[in-house]
Amino acid sequence: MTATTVESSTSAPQTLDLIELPDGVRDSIGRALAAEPDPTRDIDRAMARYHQIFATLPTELLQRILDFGRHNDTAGVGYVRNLPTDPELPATPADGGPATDKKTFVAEGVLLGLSGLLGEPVGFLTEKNGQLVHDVIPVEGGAMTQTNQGSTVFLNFHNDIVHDAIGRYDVSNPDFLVLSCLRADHEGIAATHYADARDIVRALDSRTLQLLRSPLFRLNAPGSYVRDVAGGKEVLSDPVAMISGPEQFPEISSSANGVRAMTTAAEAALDRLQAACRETAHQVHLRPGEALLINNRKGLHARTPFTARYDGADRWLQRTYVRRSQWTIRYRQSDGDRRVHF
Ligand SMILES: O=C(O)CCC(=O)C(=O)O
Ligand SMILES: [Fe+2]
Repeated sequence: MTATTVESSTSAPQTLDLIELPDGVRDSIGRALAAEPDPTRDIDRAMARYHQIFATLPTELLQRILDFGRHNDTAGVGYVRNLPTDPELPATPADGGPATDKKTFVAEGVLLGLSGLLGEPVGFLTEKNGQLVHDVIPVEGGAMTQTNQGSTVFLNFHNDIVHDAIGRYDVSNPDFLVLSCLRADHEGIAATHYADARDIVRALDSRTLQLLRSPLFRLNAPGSYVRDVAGGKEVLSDPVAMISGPEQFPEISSSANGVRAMTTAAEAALDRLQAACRETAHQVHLRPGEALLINNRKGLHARTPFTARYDGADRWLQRTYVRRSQWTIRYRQSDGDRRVHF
């Protein structure tokens, strides 16, 4: 073992950054957001208004969210609590959304306001039709799938990747995800997990780590891409490493929808990786008025199984994909919408 490996293996585990709004701030932000129109009508203006509204957060909390987005050494997951909610909520859309009968846009304001503190929300045409606000809702036909429509299966540790003709799915993908809860599942058991690559690396032996840092893996494209574009056939990336970058700041990427290891040793390393994720992960049961800020490069996330009833009261999250810069993904820019990429 090198000296740096010893040092990193004795460092403290990464924390989950807990950010709790005071009641008065929750209420005043909630009143301001309830007066805002549907953000999709003029998204750039809406983002400007949300900036103004979220700028009224207490400075210490505002800085913690900004630090989460801008620094390499901060936590990979932030848990924001006591956020405002819509005064009334329509039924959870059975088709996976979006809802057409939502009267106020407080949830959208919370989601986009938090996103704007981390970067810019972006869309991909192959993920939720390029929408900026994604609904994450169990859908009957997708219950068993490794996608955000799933419910009865454990959604494996993954980061959100996007299919890309360059052969790499971990380049033009989002830097951050924001997941905001509108409705919990019936039993309240669905947990979102987050395993930080810095903790994962500490939990692994050096041989496994060496394998995971080698280009011995091909990621399958996201389930939505395989389903909607590729007619159900796998679409594998070029061979990549699962873990890359300096020891102090590792980046990790994995597909929920299947990773093909190119050797049997690499296959065994993948199993150890999933085990290390389970051992080290933070766990959150999201409730209405709560959001997770997820760094999509510093760690992997997962979701535990739950039972969907498709009765209009199922679990309902909203999600954004956030980039700190759109410049490096300008080769995917679609005509007509400056935030949407093919
Ligand atoms: O449902 C969850 O808690 C997480 C789902 C997920 O992985 C995602 O929306 O990217
Ligand atoms: Fe995900």
